[in-house]
Amino acid sequence: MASTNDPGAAPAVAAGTKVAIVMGSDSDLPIMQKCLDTLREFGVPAAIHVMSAHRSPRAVAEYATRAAERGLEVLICAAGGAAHLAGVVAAHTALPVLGVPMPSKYLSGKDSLYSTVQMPAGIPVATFAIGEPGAANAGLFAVQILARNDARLRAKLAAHKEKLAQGVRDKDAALQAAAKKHA
Ligand code: C2R
Repeated sequence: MASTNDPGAAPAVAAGTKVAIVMGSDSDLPIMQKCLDTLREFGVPAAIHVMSAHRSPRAVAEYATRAAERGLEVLICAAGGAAHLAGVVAAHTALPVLGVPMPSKYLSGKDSLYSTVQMPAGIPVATFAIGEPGAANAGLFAVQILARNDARLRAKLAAHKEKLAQGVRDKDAALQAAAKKHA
């Protein structure tokens, strides 16, 4: 039976938006800001919504079911605790679903990790690290998926890797200089 406070109306998707972030609660936003920042760095626009498989199940089912026809290509789901959101989204779409386990108060995010990663065979959720590293990497992975058909994104990814390597070289050079000073 339809619940009156969960009418299941899926929000529209702006033209050209290929990535959506769905969070179980607005309390997940401080962590998922890293994901937004990463996507922004690559110039990839993303829709972002609060929707819960537990608290607004019809809205989640509707959004996931219609995601592909609305032009979305990657869905990133963030949830904490009994984190069923990514799995439920994946149950309703053939689009790639990336799951980001949120840190949780009582079990430090292990509950979120296990409930996101331990999907039954047949419904994959690509699961990332707990918290901010996972949020950033999910954004990056979404960019990598889109880059398969986008040379501009491939060039940006190459520049990103070079920047990482340069950062390591800089740190090593600083370490060698400090060691020389104290020799
Ligand atoms: P509140 O801060 O709103 O109480 O939420 C959210 O992702 C959040 O991390 C606490 C935590 O509950 C999570 N939540 C889920 C789902 N919906 C909300 N795991 C879901 O559908 O899986």
